[in-house]
Amino acid sequence: MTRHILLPGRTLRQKLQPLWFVLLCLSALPLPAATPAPAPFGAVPSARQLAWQQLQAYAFVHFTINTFTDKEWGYGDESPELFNPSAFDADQIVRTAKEAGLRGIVLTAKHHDGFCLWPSKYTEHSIAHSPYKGGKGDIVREISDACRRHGLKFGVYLSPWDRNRADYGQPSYIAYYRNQLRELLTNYGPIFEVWFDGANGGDGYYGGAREKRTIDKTTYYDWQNTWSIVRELQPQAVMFSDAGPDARWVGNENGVAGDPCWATINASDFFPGQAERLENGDRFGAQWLPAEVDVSIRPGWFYHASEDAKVKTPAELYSIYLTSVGRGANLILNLAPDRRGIIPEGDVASLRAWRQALDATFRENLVTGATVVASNTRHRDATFAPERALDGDSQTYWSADDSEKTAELVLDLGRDRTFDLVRLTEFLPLGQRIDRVTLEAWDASTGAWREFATATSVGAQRLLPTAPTTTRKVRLRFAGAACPAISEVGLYQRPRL
Ligand code: FUL
Repeated sequence: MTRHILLPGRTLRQKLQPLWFVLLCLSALPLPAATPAPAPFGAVPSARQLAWQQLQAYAFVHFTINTFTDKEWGYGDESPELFNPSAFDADQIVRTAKEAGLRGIVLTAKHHDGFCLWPSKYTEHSIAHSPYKGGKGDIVREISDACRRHGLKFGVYLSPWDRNRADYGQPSYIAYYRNQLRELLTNYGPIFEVWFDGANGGDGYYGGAREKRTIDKTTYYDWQNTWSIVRELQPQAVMFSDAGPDARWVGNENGVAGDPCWATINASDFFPGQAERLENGDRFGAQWLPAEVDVSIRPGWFYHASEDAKVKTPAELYSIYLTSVGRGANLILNLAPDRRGIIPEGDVASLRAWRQALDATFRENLVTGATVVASNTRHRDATFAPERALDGDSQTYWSADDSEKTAELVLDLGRDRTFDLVRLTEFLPLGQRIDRVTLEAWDASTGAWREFATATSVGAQRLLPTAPTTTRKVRLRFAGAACPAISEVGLYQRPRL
């Protein structure tokens, strides 16, 4: 049977003409104004801080002469001859970090004893005078190249305290320190983080003086001018120290950020030693200065055979992840190459099992396919619809009208689901807006909401371990200093460890 598509009378083109005309008129009209995004609240991250925060977890690598003397803090009088790894393998170290899900490596280019892992032209106290590769070796080069090969970021630790230098405490040492910083920041490709530690025990070799030297921490290093070298040579690098300027110490080395852990702090009235303040930050602080949690996979930062049985277990590492990355901080997890110059087998095994547990946790987000209703959607605009908090896209977010500083989401999971971990993230470019979130599960037997968790700071990410909770519907009630901007909500089940 033949179908007649051309009807008698007007041609198809003639029929469509009025429609084209209408479309043409409409396109000439001004577009409806797009709903403005909420104004940022308080201090907000810089572009370099935002990029850094997305890394979430990376490795520290402590490796130097201490590895061969079984010390944590070398005195500064150690002979470079002692540095002699028998089977150094940068790829093994970087691969181990990568397979653990760590996204970069910060290497101790120089620790407090002053020995340099690269052939610095400003000192004899370096790898150039060690037996390693006949004095032609450069561990900074090998690790940074391996990082690039494996797609990891690379950063450096250059200890300001130098127990080897005769002029430590004099202005000339600051020039020396800055020269070394310039070497590291110009010869080894992009640097994502520069780690300025604050330790100083006073005594040391100091070119043979063997004495105690006290410096004025507030003036001696003239940090402003050292920081400007980093900005000049590596504008994307984040600088870490006790109090910034880009990332702050979390105040302890146990792997635990405070609860709350605000990314903001008032740097102007902060002084080193305020551990609790570093752990918590300051709500409404004037500076965006997020916390970095530094912790070692072993009791010490350097390798000691006596600690082989004390490597943190996968369960301990998992718990650290929850109390660091899960509180909006970044995690820098220290790995310690042994005297061969590789990460020991036991540490590798622990890291592997840890990674498997994290992968198993986040493999299935139970909100996938859920329907979600918000108490308010900003200007009723789909750009800010509650579904944006479930779309797995960190660049989109649910938001409400400016007046709605308290607002809620109700998720319907379609059927009863069991979870014991909640994940929340705020859209960071708009600052830390949430002061408190209350989570409730629908109890079908009583026909009422039952509170099962609460939290204060959310920020880059909040992971809330909860008791196993079975429900079809979850309500999240947010209260903040400004309308919410929630980019992700997730419900997960933790594996048994
Ligand atoms: C501290 C140092 O004293 C430790 O040896 C270690 O390097 C740690 C990460 O920072 O300031």
